[in-house]
Amino acid sequence: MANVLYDALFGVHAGKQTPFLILGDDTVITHDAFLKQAAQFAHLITNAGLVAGDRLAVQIHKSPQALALYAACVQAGVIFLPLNTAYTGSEISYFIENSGAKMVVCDAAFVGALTPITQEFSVQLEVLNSDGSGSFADKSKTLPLDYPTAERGGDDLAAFLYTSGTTGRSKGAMLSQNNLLSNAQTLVEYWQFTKDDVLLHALPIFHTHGLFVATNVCLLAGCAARFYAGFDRDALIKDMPKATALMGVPTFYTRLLDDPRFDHALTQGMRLFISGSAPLLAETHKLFQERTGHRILERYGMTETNMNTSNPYDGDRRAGTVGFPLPGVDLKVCDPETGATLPIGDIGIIEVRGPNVFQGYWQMPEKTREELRQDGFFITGDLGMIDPDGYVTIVGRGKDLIISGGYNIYPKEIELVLDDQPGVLESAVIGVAHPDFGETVVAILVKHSDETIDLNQIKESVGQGLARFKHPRSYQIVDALPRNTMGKVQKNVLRDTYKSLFA
Ligand code: MCA
Ligand code: AMP
Repeated sequence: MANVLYDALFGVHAGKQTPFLILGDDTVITHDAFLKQAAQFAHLITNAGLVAGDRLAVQIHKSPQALALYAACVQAGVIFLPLNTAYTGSEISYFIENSGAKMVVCDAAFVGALTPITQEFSVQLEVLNSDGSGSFADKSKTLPLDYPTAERGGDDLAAFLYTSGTTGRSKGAMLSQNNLLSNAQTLVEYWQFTKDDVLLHALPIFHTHGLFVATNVCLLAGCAARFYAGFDRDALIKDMPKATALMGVPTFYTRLLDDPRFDHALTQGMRLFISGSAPLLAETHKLFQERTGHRILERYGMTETNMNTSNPYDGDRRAGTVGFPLPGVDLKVCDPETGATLPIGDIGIIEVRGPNVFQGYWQMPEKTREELRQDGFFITGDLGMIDPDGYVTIVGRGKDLIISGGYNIYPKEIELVLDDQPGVLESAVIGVAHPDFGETVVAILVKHSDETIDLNQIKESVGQGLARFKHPRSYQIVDALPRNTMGKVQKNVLRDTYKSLFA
């Protein structure tokens, strides 16, 4: 047996002096140099006592080393668990305890917040900074440059990605080697990536989009990625003439369109702009075509499923739709109550099945059973329809979820914090339209009749407990929340009331 994911993504590039990562100052990291660093990291992980199947959690800023740590985990058979760098200590604590991670690698900036947690759960803590410094990097420097790759089959787990839930409790989505590999293979072919491509890689690498879609596609195609620490409009505009493709969330595209330098001439060497993680407004699609002559290719995915659908590479990329089910993916629209498949044109819950669909939630068999059917169909919670031409459109969400700048935010998690605050009787958190982030968070608070609400103190508590991107951008204090006859809060009424808050 071999290591199917390592061999296909990384092993094939052993010894190659071809460019893999190109940094902002045009420094090139070859496949060979990257793999040597990954091998040293794999030795370090193994020397620290981690064996295949153990979990290694990382909270590090985006850098070539951060990506090499992903490769090292795949090579050592260790399950990679990347965490958003915006998470606070209290958010991280849950992931470390729940996953049973044996080692945490973090940026020096997070050591203060993470030390009490790693001590409490007796987990090793190492530092890896984006400039290449830190205890993890130091200890790896003298280790061998090649590593005896751990044998792993397609069903073995490669990564855990935590995804929040409507109950406010995060679940670790278990992704197998084959989940990741099969999806990358499909995407390379569908989007026609070759070794001659140069991808502008400005997404974070702690989520599916930047880590698996963007990175694995590049590795499999053997092409280079221009690698940015984050979205940097000036850098993207400067480098666009040297690139062929961009993957982004809709905010990338609205921000680029806001810049007059982003025009037809600048994009003529580009062959593909891909958007996903959040709905792309038809208006953005249209403006983009008018400005550049390119039609953005929109696709749809989830942490649990990788990519499910895509607009065609050749053929009509229809604004407002997410295209067709990818090859190998079965997709149906079902009645939310009965689960029965609905006819073409009807709106229901999207369910998907295929080699891309995850293995279940870590140590949550009941949650897994609720969302993953016996016959392999995963209930996405997205409301959609299929039109007579086969295009899938997402029309809304059956789940209470806000997507801000491509980050998922579950209102329940914020409501739990708000409901605990002095003076707050109850709360409702909603998403409203936002010109930059697509949607943003608004909190509606109901005051205890005989108490006062101190908004500054509430903001402080929210700041301590929750990542910055989850913070409400507006607080509204009301006498009562609108409810239906069953007593359920009518969030649609609230969304309508506050829809123009950021217009
Ligand atoms: C940053 N901030 C945010 C967000 N990002 N607030 C709400 N939503 C956000 N997404 C905060 C910052 O902390 C800062 O707070 C303030 O907003 C302004 O930040 P700014 O500098 O404008 O932000 P940025 O650093 O430029 O980041 C915006 C971004 C970034 C480029 C849109 O959020 C991003 O890269 N998003 C991509 C997320 C992603 O990869 N999602 C894929 C998930 P302050 O000013 O107070 O300090 S995977 C997925 O969904 C599935 C599988 C799929 O289909 O892909
Ligand atoms: P996550 O849980 O972070 O993987 O986010 C997955 C969710 O993002 C999906 O369930 C959808 O609600 C949403 N999503 C992803 N891509 C698109 C898209 N192109 N259009 C609309 N929603 C999308």
